[in-house]
Amino acid sequence: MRLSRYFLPVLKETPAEAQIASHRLMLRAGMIKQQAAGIYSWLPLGYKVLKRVEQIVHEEQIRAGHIPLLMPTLQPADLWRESGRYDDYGQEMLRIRDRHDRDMLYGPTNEEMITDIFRSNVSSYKQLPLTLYHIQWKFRDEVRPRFGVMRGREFLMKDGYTFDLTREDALHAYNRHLVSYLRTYERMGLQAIPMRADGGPIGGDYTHEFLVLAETGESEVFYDSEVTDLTFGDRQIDYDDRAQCQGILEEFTSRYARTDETHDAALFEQIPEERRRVARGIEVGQIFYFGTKYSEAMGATVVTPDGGRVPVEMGSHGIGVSRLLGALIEANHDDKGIIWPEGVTPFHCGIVNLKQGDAGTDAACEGLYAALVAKGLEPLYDDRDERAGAKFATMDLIGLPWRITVGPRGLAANVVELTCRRTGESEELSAEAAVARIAQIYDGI
Ligand code: 5CA
Repeated sequence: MRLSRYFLPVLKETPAEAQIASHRLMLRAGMIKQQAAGIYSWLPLGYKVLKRVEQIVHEEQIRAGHIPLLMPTLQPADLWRESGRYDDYGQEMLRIRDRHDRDMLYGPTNEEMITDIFRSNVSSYKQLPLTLYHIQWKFRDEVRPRFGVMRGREFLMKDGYTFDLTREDALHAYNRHLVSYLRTYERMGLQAIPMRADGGPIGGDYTHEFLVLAETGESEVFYDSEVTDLTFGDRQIDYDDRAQCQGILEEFTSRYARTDETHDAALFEQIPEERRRVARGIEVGQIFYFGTKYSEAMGATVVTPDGGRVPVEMGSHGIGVSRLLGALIEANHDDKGIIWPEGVTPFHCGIVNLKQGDAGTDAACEGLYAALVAKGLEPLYDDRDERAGAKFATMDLIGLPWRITVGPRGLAANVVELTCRRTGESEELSAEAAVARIAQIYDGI
């Protein structure tokens, strides 16, 4: 993409309404625009990262054997009357009446609808196990929407629902989700720590939240510092291997790590003092096992091998897709702007032409651009007639991990400059070597 033809409405001023870095930077980098409290348009740069995050979530869900579908945002109230949640959900639910006076709602979550799809189509244990998920907009009329996409009213969520015959099978589905989530967050360059939590309005007493540590996080968390040493890495996972999934759950959840909802001071004090941590975190996902709460209320039953009938065992598993952008920026920025991890960057690298209009630098930039595209990469070429300082400031603000700078002096010596956004380190090398280096960095990402 050529910046002269792109739509990147960066702001010079720091928006007064933004209290935390990610919100400020998303507005300044022209990623989002607020349309109403907690409701945003996703401008091209923000939309690109959102899609990238969504794609990683999809790939990891499919890898775990989970099946994508798409349910609507609007739901009939009658389904929620069956589960009893139409009244229980309270003011967070946006209620709508259609022209025929039917009660509708903008879905805050989808347990009822997926249970309805299940009961209409599945009746035998032979069709189990089944995990269906979607990535869809949700609406929760939060009392205090704040921090930009971090606590929105309209937000994008991946929500997956598991159906199993037995509690044991459902717990394996739970473990499978925990493992796939660890992989998902790590691919995005984030450490998200599973912590024992509370079921809230979804229900169930077996639940973990995934937290990214950040001073601006809304949740207070208590943990053993050893949990931050754990990494998932590139281990090979067989998602049907129950022992392997259980082993990973135990590895990542056996040390003390809880949100304030389930914090137990006495247990916490058993950790050696130097390892006790009290901090704040951003909840980027939550998994729940709730058994037959919805299937019993809504008559979602299956025939068992011995010919009986039982309500299906269920769980639900969410990732805050749009919130993840806020969390990613909270964890990856400096005073100049965003620093995208390679896994989610909107463009693989920037090209800065220091002397736009000069035949030599223009041709070198065009050549670099074509060579990067030929390698399957997507560069953002700043071809505007702007001062070098302004071009660097824009690149630093929008946070592309790598920048290639092309100027007449370097070209005379047959070199361009390759700069790493995170470390600020630069090196001079030939244009071909710069392209090869970038291609190598992204190989396998
Ligand atoms: N049905 C279940 C899981 S499928 C569910 O709704 N879980 S949840 O309530 O925990 O939401 C899942 C994730 O959505 C949360 O972990 C959080 O990351 C994200 N989320 C929840 N509320 C908001 C909000 N107001 N703004 C942005 N993201 C949110």
